[in-house]
Amino acid sequence: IWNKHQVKKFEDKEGFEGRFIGHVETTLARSLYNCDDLAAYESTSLSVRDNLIIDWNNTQQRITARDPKRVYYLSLEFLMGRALDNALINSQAGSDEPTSRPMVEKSLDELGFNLEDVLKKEPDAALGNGGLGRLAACFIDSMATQNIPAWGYGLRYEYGIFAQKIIDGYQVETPDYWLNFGNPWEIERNEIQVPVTFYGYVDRSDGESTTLSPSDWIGGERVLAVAYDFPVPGYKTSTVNNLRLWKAKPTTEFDFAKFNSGDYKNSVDAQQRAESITACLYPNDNFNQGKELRLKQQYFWCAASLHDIIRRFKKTSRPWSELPDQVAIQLNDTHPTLAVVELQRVLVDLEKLDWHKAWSIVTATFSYANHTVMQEALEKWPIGLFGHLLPRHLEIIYDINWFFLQEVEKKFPKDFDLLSRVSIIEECSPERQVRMAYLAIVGSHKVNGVAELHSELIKKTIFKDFVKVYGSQKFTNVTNGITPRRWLKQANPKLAELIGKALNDPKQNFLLDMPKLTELAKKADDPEFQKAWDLVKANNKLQLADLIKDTNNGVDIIDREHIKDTLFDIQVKRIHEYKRQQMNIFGVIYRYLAMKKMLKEGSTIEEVAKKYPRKASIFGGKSAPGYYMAKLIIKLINSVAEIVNDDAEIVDLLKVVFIPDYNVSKAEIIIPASDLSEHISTAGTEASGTSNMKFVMNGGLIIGTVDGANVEITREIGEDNIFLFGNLSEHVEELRYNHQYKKTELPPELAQVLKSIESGVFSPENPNEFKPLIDSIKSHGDYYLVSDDFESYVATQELVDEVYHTQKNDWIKKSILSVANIGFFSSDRCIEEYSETIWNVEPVKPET
Ligand code: 26M
Repeated sequence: IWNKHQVKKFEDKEGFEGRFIGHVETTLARSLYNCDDLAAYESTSLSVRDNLIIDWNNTQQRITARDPKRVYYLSLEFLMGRALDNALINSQAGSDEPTSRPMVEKSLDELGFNLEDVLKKEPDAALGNGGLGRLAACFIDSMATQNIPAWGYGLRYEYGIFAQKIIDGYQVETPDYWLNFGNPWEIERNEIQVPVTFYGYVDRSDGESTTLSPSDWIGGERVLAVAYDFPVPGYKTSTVNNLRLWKAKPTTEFDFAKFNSGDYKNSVDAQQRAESITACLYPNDNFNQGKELRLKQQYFWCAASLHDIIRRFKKTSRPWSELPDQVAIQLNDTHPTLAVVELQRVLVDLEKLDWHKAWSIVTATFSYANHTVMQEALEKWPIGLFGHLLPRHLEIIYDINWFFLQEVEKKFPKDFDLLSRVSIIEECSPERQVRMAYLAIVGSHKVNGVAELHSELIKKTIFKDFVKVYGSQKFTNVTNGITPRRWLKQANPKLAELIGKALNDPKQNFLLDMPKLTELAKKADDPEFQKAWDLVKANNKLQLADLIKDTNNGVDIIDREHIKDTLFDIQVKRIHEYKRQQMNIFGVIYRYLAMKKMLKEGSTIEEVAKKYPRKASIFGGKSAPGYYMAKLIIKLINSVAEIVNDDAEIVDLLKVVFIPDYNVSKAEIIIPASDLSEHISTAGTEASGTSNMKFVMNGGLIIGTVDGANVEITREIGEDNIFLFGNLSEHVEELRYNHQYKKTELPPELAQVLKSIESGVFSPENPNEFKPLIDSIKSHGDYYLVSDDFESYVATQELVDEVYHTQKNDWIKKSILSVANIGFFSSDRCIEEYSETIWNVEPVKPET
């Protein structure tokens, strides 16, 4: 009977329409007469999801049958953005179509809907802060595309990263309740509930057990982890992988006892405590706050995920020693490091393995990726807080540390300094702390950085002593990448089409093999091709002008008549002092003052335009809610925008825009519209950056420092095609020293800018408003070296203007050559590197 009723995928227009109407009428209980765009979005999603689930089932069955080694990607953040357009592009319904998207578009049109409008109804799944979360999203796309048996594990936050409003120039955070209308992409697995324990104590009343032998942890609080699954479709393959996110819910037994005894208040409290675990994403990017609830989130997620992984492993009845042959667990930064300790606990306490046998299994299973060298971002937990929440885990950490330090002592006898430097426990006042990065290193067989410069830097700075202890083979590099499906095809369909034509690849197979783009170089000088290339860019700029208009109460800021000769200069990323949005806006102020000065000294507007041609300086990004300086930078940008945009004297030569609520779906509009983007972090601070790759893949040029992946981008696309400036990372230490101990002069360009800010040009009602920004440079040591890089920044910007406005063909040529050589930065290449050098896993291809 089962076979007779096999559920089939829809494969053509008829099939889709049947599904669509079925979902409207039965799942949503509506009719075509009251089906609005939102309902059309839901029905389309449910229909496409049906297909994905069939492929998902087949993928999972295939993997169970072949039983290969699997990858588990543990990330506290998955910044997925929207799912529908991506699913339409990736899934292959409609046999002869390159994708099912055109077919669905046509169907919807006939049903009276516009696909673009329908797509916009989907809220972003914004379960991440920035780079690290989006990297996880790109990686699971590439793993599915390459048929790697891989699952992602994370948390199903009810509230993603806050929505940003700008009120009177200030950032205001509002909650992002993304599940308001339900979520057609998630499959609630109520049958998969994992109990997770917190608090309590370790029972040694038997008088025999030591911390190294099986121990009894008597937990104090128990919650349940419920699984929610999200299908992850690969491109041009029927592989559909899984992203499993956990939601916390209260156990029933627990409440019921209290409830029955009349203790209503406490029973409700416990309920709310449980639900609060997965309520919110912490909105910090590169900053560790050390809050108990955050540690609770981490353990909840690690315990549930490991339990799930182990359950699956146990079904194969293999001996524990084979776990590392079957399972690779990747730690996305230190956030999941508790999984290392939890696996050791399961093996020793529950499975009764010998400590050392267990530990060699653990370290062969895990690998750790580092994403930052900044001290304030490194996770450390006070042992008081830690031991209260996870008493048994703290014991295990002490024992891990004990054996590790013995090993160190054996290699470097009597080097007590070294021992204290590498200890997983930091001795510091007022309290000792667990250093999570050190625990992750000791618990893994490989540690990687995310760009060459960064991977070298961690070996020389924060992890130097560990290179001494383990040798350098344990430390490696995997340069980040991005998925070209979302960041080229989905964000910039017209460019993908043009490239497909140029490569004689109308079905766009290059999206699976990005190094093929090198063939584009042949067209770089072709005037016809240049014209087509430029037209795509101009159209993308018009679309961004629409978005800017929408977010500016319907008032146009960008002059559409001059779209082609207005240089769109964009910096969109989290607001952070190290990323130096302040330097960018200072540069804008410098330009504005220079233009005003020319006019004052009698130049005509034409003469001004010659020196300072049309430019739109566009910003976007969120500040962590508690990050005062970052919020002040946002306010400064908005204050400058207000003055500059309203200044009739400079006509429309300079515009400043802050786009509120930068997120993945806005990035898909913003990035394809850039002529120039800014990646100008203080050298040595940005681990990689990934938007730099996205901008170049969309034909934008870069102004940037010699930092993160900018270095390798330069190597790939050629130094003629990127505008680099500024001091190198090897000089940062000395420059900082000079600021602290020697008298350093401000460069005149910067002095002038700071003076105008101080005089209240941009805050007439409160001239002191931006004083902290100025003081950080003038009085507090200019930690991010704005004053050291400002002159070369301004000079490089002038070079940019010259090339863009007087050698436009050369500019377009640079743009084409850049895209031709950006193939290396496909996340497909990253996943291959991880698979071969760290995970030791192979693809499981579907039968065709
Ligand atoms: C830590 C503690 C408590 C709460 C939150 C955090 C936390 C959250 C996110 C810390 C760091 C977080 O993300 C850091 C991040 O996004 N790093 C970026 O990773 C990218 C991918 O590798 C790199 O390209 C960027 O250079 C790097 O800044």
